[in-house]
Amino acid sequence: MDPTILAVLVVAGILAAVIYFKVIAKKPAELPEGDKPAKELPEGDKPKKNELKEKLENKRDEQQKTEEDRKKAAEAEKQAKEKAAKEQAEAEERTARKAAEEAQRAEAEARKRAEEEAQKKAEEEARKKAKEEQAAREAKPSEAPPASVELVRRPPPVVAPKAASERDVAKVRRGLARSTGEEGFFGRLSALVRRKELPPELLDELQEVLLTSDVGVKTTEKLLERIRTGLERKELTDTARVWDALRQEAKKILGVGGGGIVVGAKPTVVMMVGVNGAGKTTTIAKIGTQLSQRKKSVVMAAGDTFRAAAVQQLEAWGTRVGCPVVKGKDGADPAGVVFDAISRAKSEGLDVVLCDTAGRLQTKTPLMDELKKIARSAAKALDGAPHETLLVIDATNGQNALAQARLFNEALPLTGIVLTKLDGTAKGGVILQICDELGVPVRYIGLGERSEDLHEFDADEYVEAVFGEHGKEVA
Ligand SMILES: Nc1nc2c(ncn2[C@@H]2O[C@H](COP(=O)(O)OP(=O)(O)OP(=O)(O)O)[C@@H](O)[C@H]2O)c(=O)[nH]1
Ligand SMILES: [Mg+2]
Repeated sequence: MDPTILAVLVVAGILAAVIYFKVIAKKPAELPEGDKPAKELPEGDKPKKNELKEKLENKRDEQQKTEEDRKKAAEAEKQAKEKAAKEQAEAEERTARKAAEEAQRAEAEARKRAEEEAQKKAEEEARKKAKEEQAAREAKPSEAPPASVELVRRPPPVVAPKAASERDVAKVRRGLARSTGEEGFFGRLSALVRRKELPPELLDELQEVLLTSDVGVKTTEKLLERIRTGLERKELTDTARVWDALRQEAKKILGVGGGGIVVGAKPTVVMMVGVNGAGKTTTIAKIGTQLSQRKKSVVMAAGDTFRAAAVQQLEAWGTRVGCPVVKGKDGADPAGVVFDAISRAKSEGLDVVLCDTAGRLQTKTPLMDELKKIARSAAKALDGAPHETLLVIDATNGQNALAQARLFNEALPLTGIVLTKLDGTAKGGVILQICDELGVPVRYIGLGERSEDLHEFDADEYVEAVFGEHGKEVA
């Protein structure tokens, strides 16, 4: 054989052997430690294997635990985030709500302020208008009344005193609680004479109480003089005697008349006059209620035509009492309204016409002339009318009450006085002064705002109410 071919064959054989060992007969690749199949260990190596297994399990547990912890932490973080977001949302909502509430409050306050200002403005305008109206009324002299109609000054109607059973002493006493209380006029009088021994200066003390309770200087002096002369010197220390003397003198002074309106003529026309706010309209409503209860038919004349509210006030009362109200246009002549009301009463056969008039100061001549004109108009509508002209006086006006009474009495033939708001004064002595100095009888007393709080005046009932209880204590 050719040596070259031999050499080639040898090399090829070597190459084939190398390839066999390197590629075909290659040992399996070294596996990573973890993937290596567990070698069967010799018996002595077994505990070592268990230890390893345990370690592996521990490690796996650890890994599992770490994973769980991680998950838990992630969950907790998620929850915390959600909570924080919720809290923030809530806080934002709260802030928004608060802001809305504040805005609402501010709006309400602004509205209230605006309303108050508007009301203030309206009141100022009303006051201004009233002043202008008053000035206009004062400037405009009332038309001269027709010469043919004269205002007749008649004596007040004589009213029989109430029978004892009809008297409502307890009611009157309750209404006069302020005057009969410790600080009141009659309470103080009673305290003076209730002492065991009356001091020599008793009359001075009595004088002080009388003067500070609106009895007035003249009437006080008259009262004390009568007591001084009526009682023996030694009787002045006798409480019962002094109390009795006071009681008798009061009865004498108050006994100039009394009782409610006398429904005689058909219709009987009653005119209510007085200063602003004395209680004219309320008294008309109260008398109207009482007459309706006695089945008398009544019509009211809204003679206060200067205030729209006055007409509405009377209309409201008319509805409540259930009697018609005759009114004129705004600013109408009150004399005309009264004339119309009387004409209506005549044509419908009604029993009583109650005429309201605007409040006026007794010192304003044109306004007092206007009252005379109303009275004349009534006389023109019905012969003899007005049958009653009642002056309404607020008892809380004190000394001014007498001044009012005097001037109204000079301007008009008054037939009586309605003394209102006696429940609102602790003084109450003005009633003695009015009866004593004016000689005009008190016909009604007002002891409250309800219709049943208007009492037909009865001197005996009144004296019993204020002196009776104390008299019994002393006796
Ligand atoms: N406590 C008490 N209040 C009374 C009495 N009489 C009237 N009043 C109150 O006095 C206020 C005035 O009463 P009015 O009847 O409006 O008086 P007026 O005289 O008509 O007033 P003008 O029309 O403004 O002149 C009202 O609030 C009445 O309720 C009374 O006897 N006792
Ligand atoms: Mg009125």
